Amino acid sequence: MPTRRTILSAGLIAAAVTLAGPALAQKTVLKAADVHPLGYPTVEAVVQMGKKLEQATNGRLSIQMYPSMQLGGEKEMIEQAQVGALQFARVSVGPVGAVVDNLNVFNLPFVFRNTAHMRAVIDGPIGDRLLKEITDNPKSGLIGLAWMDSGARSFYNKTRDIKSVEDLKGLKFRMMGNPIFVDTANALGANGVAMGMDQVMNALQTGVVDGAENNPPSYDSFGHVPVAKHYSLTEHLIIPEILVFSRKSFDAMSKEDQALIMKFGKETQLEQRKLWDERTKMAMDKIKAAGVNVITIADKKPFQDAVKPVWDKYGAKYADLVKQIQETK
Ligand code: BDP
Repeated sequence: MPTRRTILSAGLIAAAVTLAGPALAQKTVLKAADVHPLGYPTVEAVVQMGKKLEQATNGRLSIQMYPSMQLGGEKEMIEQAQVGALQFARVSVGPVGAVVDNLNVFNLPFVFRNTAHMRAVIDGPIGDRLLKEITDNPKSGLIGLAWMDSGARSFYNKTRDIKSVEDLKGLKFRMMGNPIFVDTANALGANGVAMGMDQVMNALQTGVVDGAENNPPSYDSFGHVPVAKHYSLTEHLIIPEILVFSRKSFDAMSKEDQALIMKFGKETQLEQRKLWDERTKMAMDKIKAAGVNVITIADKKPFQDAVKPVWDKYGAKYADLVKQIQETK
């Protein structure tokens, strides 16, 4: 259902086009949104893509970035892209699993051996196939452009160091809005609470949750470090990011412009990766400098064993893809 915000955004884009006047009528400003602030690797990669688009079209096509959740959480961003009020949505695969079910394979806990394995998968045939599934699914309302890196997600909380599965018991963690994640937290003995990122800071501050889970750049950049100072590298979820484009807007473009969007979109995949590696290192240094005790989990096996019920519940559906992922070197 389009939200009030979606309808308002649709109005805004119509206004932007009309204001350009007849002389500049073909000038199109494409809207992009991200939950992260300017400078964050995912945001920067799309801003850079905008510069390439402007150059290639002599300014006829450009991108206006709406960072920092200005257009709401990721669920809202996806809805806006589906109705054509937003063109680019850079979101986690987490919420996209609700739109194209096969993407949920990336949302299974410990599905990847490590982040290098995840990269090999998104860069290879499985990555291509799943992007195409988004594009080819008439109900998705989206075009799959590229994957991006998001490292590995680990738990942080306000209460105690997590060194073993038992330490998670009874703590409430915010998880992204997808039942797989809530089930994952619960299987680990914690209590998973689903909400969009736009609500997490408040939930942490008011004690609605004791913690959340994320990669180092996000833990730092969302400002959660001073609020929740226990960070344990459980790396239970390695979920790529995805850049999608509005199918409605895409269909209204010329074949040439569509090809440019596809080409430059795909190029963001490796451009973002470079920025990601730099940012992860920087974030880790900042997290440690802030006095956080960063705990390395040497043996993840007990965590992997504990999430077996999640695999029992969801795994069979994606067995074929899981097998191919496991076989990817
Ligand atoms: C970050 C992702 C972002 C998600 C966020 C979350 O980059 O897309 O919205 O996690 O936890 O790592 O909601």
